[in-house]
Amino acid sequence: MSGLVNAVNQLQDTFNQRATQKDDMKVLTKKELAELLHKEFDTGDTKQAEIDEFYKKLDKDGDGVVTFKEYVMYVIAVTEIVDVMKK
Ligand SMILES: [Ca+2]
Repeated sequence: MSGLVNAVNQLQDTFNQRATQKDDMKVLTKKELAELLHKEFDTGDTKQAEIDEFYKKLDKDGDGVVTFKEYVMYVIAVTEIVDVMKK
């Protein structure tokens, strides 16, 4: 598999490991997002208010859940920040 395909698979795996099935798609609840952040970024004692605010930013359409698409948009934003920090 190519590097790009591997990267996409990893993104999906990370999301799917935490996401709940709702209707026909998987979504992240606020609690699941907090767990994902804790595991991926070792955010020991993230305050609930910070998680609330972050979740609100991720949930672009405001439907109360974070879809894979919304999650990927976040990953792109983080990638851009990391890229800027490298310069
Ligand atoms: Ca949403």
